[in-house]
Amino acid sequence: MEEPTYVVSQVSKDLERHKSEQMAQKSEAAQLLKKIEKIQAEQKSIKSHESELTRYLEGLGADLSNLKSQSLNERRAASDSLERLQEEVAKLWIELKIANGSVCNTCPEKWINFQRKCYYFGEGAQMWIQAKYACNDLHAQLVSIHSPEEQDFLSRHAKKDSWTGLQDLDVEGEFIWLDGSPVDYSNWRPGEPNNQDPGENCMMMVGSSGQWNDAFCRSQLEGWVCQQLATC
Ligand code: MMA
Ligand code: CA
Repeated sequence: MEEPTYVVSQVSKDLERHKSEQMAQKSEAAQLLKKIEKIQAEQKSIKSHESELTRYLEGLGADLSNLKSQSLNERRAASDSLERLQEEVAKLWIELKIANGSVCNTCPEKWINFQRKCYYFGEGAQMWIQAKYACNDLHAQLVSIHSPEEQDFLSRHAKKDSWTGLQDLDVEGEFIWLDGSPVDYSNWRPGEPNNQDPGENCMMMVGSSGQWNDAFCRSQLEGWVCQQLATC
């Protein structure tokens, strides 16, 4: 049997130990609680950062898709206008070739090609009306003139005084071309047209220079010039 004093001291020692263990546990628990609180605070701040980041990312995504659709639209518009420009260039190229006479430049025998027309330089005394019918017989018309280049070509080829398609038979002073083309060029000799007595309503090119003079339609001239479109 043990001594009672010994037993008491043993129990008190145990109690002591138990107490100190309890205290240690308490402080550990308190520390743990603090850690948990800290972690919770960190979690909260992470969450708030997260939502900020999410918003930021969403904003970036929207910007990106805006930019994408904008650049897509711009690309489409650019390729549209490129296509239109290419068509325009192709058209102009063809027009230029036609104007040059490098596409449609085929003429019948005895006719001379210049740019897009064929010309026939008729010779033999004719009044204007006869020259007009002579051209019609050749499936052509009395010539119309629309540029210095065309005039220069005609001046070089027409050696005689020659009838042309310009006349003011309908209304005195209002000259029009027989083929209905606009009067967009002229080469009158100074002082012409003067509608000299008994009235001059038909234009002739003067053989030596190619300059224009209104002449009496029933005069007989030695030359007349017909035109028709060249074929392709
Ligand atoms: C001629 C005749 C006219 C012309 C004059 C210019 C004399 O008449 O060709 O049409 O206007 O010459 O002097
Ligand atoms: Ca005249």
